[in-house]
This record gives sequence, C-alpha cells and structure tokens, in this order.
Amino acid sequence: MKNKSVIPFVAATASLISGGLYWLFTRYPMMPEAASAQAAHVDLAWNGLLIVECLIYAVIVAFILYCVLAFRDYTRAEQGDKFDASRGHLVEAAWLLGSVALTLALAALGSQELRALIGNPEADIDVEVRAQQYSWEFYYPKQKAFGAKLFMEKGKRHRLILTSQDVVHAFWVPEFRIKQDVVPGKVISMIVTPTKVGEYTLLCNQLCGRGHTEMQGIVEVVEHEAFEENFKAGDF
Ligand SMILES: [Cu+2]
Repeated sequence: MKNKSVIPFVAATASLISGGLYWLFTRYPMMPEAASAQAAHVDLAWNGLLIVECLIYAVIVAFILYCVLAFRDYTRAEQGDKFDASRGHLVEAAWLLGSVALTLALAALGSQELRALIGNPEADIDVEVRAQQYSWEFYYPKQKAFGAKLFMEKGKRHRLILTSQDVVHAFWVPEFRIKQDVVPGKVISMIVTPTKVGEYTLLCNQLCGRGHTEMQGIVEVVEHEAFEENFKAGDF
C-alpha cells in the first residue's frame, strides 16, 4: 500500500543532502581565484552546471527514498498489492522531454559561452609562445623581444600564438581558466585578457616526457606603464 505520509520527510532529506553538497562545493571551491575576462565565462558554466546537478541529484535521492519508504510492506504479506503501471508512460514522457529540454538549454548556453571565448580573434598584443621539452619561451613580435617569462598587460587582449618544437604540450594557467593543446606542426592561437595584476604559474597539461611536471613557466601581469618600461632594454 502506498504511504504518502513519508513525502515531507523525503522532500526534506533530499533538499538537505543536495543543499549540503551545493554549500560544500561553493564554500570550498575547486578553482583558484579568477584572473582573466575569460574566467568569468568558464565559471558561469561551471557554477550553472553545479546548480543543475544538485537539483537533479535532489530529485533522484527523493525518488529513491520515496520508493523505499512509501512502498514498503509493513504487513509482511506473502503477496504484494497489484502494481498499477498505467501512468508509467506519463512518467517516461515527462523524463524524456525534461532531459531533452535541459540538454538543449545547456548546449545553447555552452555555445554562447564558447563564442564569447573564441569568437573574436581581435587582439591588442601578440605573443608567440614556444613549447619544448621541458620549457616555455616567449617572443613579442611587435616589440622584437624574447622573454623568459610570459609578461602581460592587465586589461589588454593578448593573442597567444602557440607552437611546439617537439611533442604535444598544453598551455594552462588555472587562474585564467583556459587550457589549450600545443601541437607540433600546427600554429594555434588563443585569446586571453588578464584582469588582475600578479604572478601566476603556467603549467604544461599534457604528459610530454620525463620532465613534464617540471615544465612550468612564470606569468606576470602588470599595469600599462610597467609593461612599456619592461621592453625598453630589449629582451627580458
Ligand atoms: Cu610539456
């Protein structure tokens, strides 16, 4: 026999579990501080998905709890009540339509965010980023200068022109939230707009050999004056 009195308990428990998870993930974020204009788009997608996932999780937990508690046979009868499956199609249709709508909505949001990230190739500053086992090198074609670190101006759009001299590497600065494979034989461009002055670590994110974990670089983001000053003496 169906026992509807469990509904408040089921609703409260499911909300508590998924609300608790959401609190945990937002209280202790998995991402470091955001330091680029692109990071806002990635974080929006990440946090939006987190909300959707917690809601879906609540529905699933509620459904399982409800089935376990509401349909439990306390009489321990030999044979249970007849199960009425006539409304099953309705549940299936609702679940299918809901999933399709959610998938399309997420795909629309995803393409919009992706366009915001890679749709506009315009840039203020060009930097050629050359990867090789196990170091990074930076060249500024306009300033005609080589750099031992990636020097960037706050608020400017930088076009990073990525090439590899040997194997596949990947450019990754977690604070910028962008990651791009660097493939030998290919020239791949990527736009980054740093928004916070500071020093960050550039990591290689593709296993590229025995020295992979040491393949790190320094990224320094400075204000306009410091950026101009830096190139006065040529290479840095
Ligand atoms: Cu590498």
